[in-house]
Amino acid sequence: MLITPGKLLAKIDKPEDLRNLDQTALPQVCAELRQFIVDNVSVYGGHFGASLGVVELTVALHYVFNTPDDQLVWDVGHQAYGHKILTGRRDNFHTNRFYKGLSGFPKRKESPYDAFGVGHSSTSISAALGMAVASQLQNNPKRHHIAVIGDGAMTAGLAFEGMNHAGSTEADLLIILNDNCMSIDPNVGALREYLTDITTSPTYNKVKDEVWNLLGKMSNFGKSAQDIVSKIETGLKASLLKQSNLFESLHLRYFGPIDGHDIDHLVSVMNDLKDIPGPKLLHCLTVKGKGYGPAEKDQTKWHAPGLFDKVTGEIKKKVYDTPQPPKYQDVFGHTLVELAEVNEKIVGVTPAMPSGSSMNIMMKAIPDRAFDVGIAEQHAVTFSAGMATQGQVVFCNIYSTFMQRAYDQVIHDVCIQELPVIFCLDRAGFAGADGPTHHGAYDLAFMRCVPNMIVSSPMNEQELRNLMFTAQSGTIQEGKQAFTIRYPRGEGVMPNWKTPLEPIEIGKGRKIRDGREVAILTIGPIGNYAVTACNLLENEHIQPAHYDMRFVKPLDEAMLHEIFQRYDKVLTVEDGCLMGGFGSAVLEFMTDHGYVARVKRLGIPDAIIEHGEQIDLHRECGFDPQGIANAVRELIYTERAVTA
Ligand SMILES: Cc1ncc(C[n+]2csc(CCOP(=O)(O)OP(=O)(O)O)c2C)c(N)n1
Repeated sequence: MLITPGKLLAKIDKPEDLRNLDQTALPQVCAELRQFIVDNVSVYGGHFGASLGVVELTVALHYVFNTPDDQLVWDVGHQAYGHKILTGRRDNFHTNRFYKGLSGFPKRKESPYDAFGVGHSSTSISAALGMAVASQLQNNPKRHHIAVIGDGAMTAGLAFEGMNHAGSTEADLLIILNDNCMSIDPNVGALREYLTDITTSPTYNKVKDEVWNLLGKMSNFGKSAQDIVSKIETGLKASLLKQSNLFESLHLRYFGPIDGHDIDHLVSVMNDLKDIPGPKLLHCLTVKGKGYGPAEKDQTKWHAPGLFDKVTGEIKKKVYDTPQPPKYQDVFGHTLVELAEVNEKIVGVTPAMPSGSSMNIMMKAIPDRAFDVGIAEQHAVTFSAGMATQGQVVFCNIYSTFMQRAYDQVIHDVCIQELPVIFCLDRAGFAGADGPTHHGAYDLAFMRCVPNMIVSSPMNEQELRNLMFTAQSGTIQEGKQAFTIRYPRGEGVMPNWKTPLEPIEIGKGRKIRDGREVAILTIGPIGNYAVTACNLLENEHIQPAHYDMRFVKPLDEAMLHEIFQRYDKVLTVEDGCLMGGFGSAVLEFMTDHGYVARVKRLGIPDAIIEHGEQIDLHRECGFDPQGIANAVRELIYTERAVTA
């Protein structure tokens, strides 16, 4: 379905075309841009509310600044649809997030206007500062550098590290704080309270208005007048706010808060700020989902709603005749409450993903024992470690990809101190349409090499429940080892998933089927593909054995001895990186014990795999059911050819 842009938008192939318009045309551009986003996302899916909320900011930024020479860095990048549409990708926008199509996030390879690749939050200030300092070193004082960061992303330590550094430089850096009071779920923490205070303080706002009026009047009078204004402004702010402005105290000049939907005001303020040297922050107030009623009302649901009817606002859900398997995240959420109702020591921790991880189920059921700590993965892990020192049984749920942020905390704060924190890594394996920034490709490799760490992955909902049950049990909690349970995005395989809870012996796999010639060893839900592959091969009278290993660490050594004694052809399958992952662990076992076998490993190669449906990516990497069947055939027929 072709989406037709409005009249003005149709003529904007690059920001220069926008800059050639009269400022009076900008409200119309904003309206058309907003409509184009609604039209596209309703039909093709993607992130939604965040882009609607920054339509005016986006238009103003490209109107005022000389992009792409001026460097514009979006934080997270899920709000950059308007930016993509204005920067040469309008006619291709229907491919957004599709296999081989546009990326859902800014990406350097995709466009010169995407100054920095993103997906994970809170990198924009550091990146833009790096660019600003490089411009100084390269004697390019005219270039501007802008970081657009949300109030949610601002809660991460990395954002503060960036500001702390920026405040000690003279770099030309403009930080735009896009404050909509939301993360994916409502934003949390003291910073949010602070931003609300600053926004509503009558004294502060009076001073601010006076300063802005003065600045507006004086900015026509050239550089020295502006210097005077800036001194007055700093003096006023400092005395009236008693140095209490957080950003000012980090030596960032603070401006705002202003209405982030008033395009004329945004343009004039940004024009003024262009002439103010050094690091500065403009606080803009916006509404997530602005301009689309249902999205303004339920901002969490409309963060990424899926396909919807744009007229009625009804979100389209597939309807099935039979009961469907639940999402793994929901099995996690419900099982956690079930366990926590019995074991009072259990607590839950999530860094800003209550709905994404289904921790919100526990936050609702047992609010005082479930914590959303903001976008702060490092803190989430160390906070969990702290609680574990006091005997709490902590389920710390972090998306596999975001756990990369907290690796030092896993080693230094948890494993070295022998603390039995339970890490539930959601979205392990390919994340799908979110792409390489979000793929959970590395966790098996980076978790298994840390001492005092158990690493497991369930093949289905029942195993997830049983692993969670096992991890919180007294024996494990006294065992001084952390416990990783990784599972993928999306649905499992068991419509009747509420099975009785049973312990699983640590390091014990299970044989799914006996076979001949080849043994397939799998870890986690990808094992279900192996089941399908075995069924396909059955028609060709090929009967591989299949083992669901369940643990990558410790490996089921008894089972591996049995396998290497019986089979000289072994296939390992994992939805994680091949280097250092599950297959590597099996190879290590093989050489350590002197076995000789032909081992083929399927998994994610040493390459950046782009976005697409999970099944497309599995196919690309050769571990969809057909790929697994092919690998078995290859093992068998190569061997037969050699021996013939
Ligand atoms: C390191 C990291 N943790 C978690 C996420 C998941 N995430 C994506 S957007 C988002 C909320 C961002 O909130 P904010 O910066 O305020 O932007 P808004 O969506 O409100 O515009 C979160 C938590 C992420 N992208 N990166």
